[in-house]
Amino acid sequence: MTPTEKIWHNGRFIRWEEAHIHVLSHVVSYGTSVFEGIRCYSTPAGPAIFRLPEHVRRMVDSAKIYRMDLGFSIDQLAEAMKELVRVNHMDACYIRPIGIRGYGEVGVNGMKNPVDVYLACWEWGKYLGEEALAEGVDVCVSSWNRIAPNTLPALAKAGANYMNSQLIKMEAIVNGYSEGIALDAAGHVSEGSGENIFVVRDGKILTPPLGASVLPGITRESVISLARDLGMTVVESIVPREMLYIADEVFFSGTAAEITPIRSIDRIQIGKGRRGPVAEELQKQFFGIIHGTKPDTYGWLWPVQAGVPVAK
Ligand code: PPE
Repeated sequence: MTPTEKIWHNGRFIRWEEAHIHVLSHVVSYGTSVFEGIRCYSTPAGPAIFRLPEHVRRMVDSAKIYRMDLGFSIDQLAEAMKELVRVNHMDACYIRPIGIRGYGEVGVNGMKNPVDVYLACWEWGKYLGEEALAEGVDVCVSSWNRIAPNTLPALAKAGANYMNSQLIKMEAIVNGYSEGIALDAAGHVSEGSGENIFVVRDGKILTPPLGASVLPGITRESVISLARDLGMTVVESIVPREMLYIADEVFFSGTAAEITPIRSIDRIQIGKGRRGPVAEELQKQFFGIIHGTKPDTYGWLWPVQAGVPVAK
């Protein structure tokens, strides 16, 4: 990671090197954080943040689930993120807002601990490798399940959830795969360690419903909209594990992963063993919009220049 100049902390900019927390901050022992991952893209009209209001809203939702008050409105946080990109003179970058329970009391109850909000950004390339978007990746079904309902809430993007993601990801890497697909507690397909998943068979696109312990992915929602507007059928449906192996196409969606095709699962070739036509068409639409070469008919891009309000 290449550092940028400034990080935003509770309303003011501090130097990157200054963004420290105390080791006894609540988050360190108990994982009390909510966060986001947002991409800012370089477009012919200048840098623009992808679906900024939706990301900020999800962060506020995540905080609400954990009884945390971030202390800033959606508009304030969205404005601050645009300013963050500007003060760091970034063009394309990845933005990481983080809300934590900080330093004060010790013990599980963190409700008296201050909530600190940080916004950072840096340059982040392709998540699953440069070739992944065109060639597809080799993945496995994880021996770890996704977090079960009513244990850690999956709709919240909370730091603690990523202990589960780490188990999935590390196992996959150690066994020679790029990524792992986790099943939910009932044994149905859930999602990757940091991506939602889509399965195509006979022209119909399936993706696990929110009740299958998935993060309500903003790219997932974008893919669903794009696919439906292209006349494709998309169904949010329980996906049995074995459907993965017999699918014509399987692909991941996510801010970091964007739309990444999967070419094999557990060493079983998926479809023709490379990116399929559905993934390719969706990538074409998605990359066209985010790079500003297709009209942004959905209103997904939020220019970082000053004076363009965020109003959703
Ligand atoms: N599921 C999980 C578990 C997840 O972490 C992400 C994003 C998604 C689905 C896709 O959601 P969305 O980005 O809103 O489309 N994972 C972020 C973190 C990756 C990381 O390694 O850190 C991301 O893609 O930015």
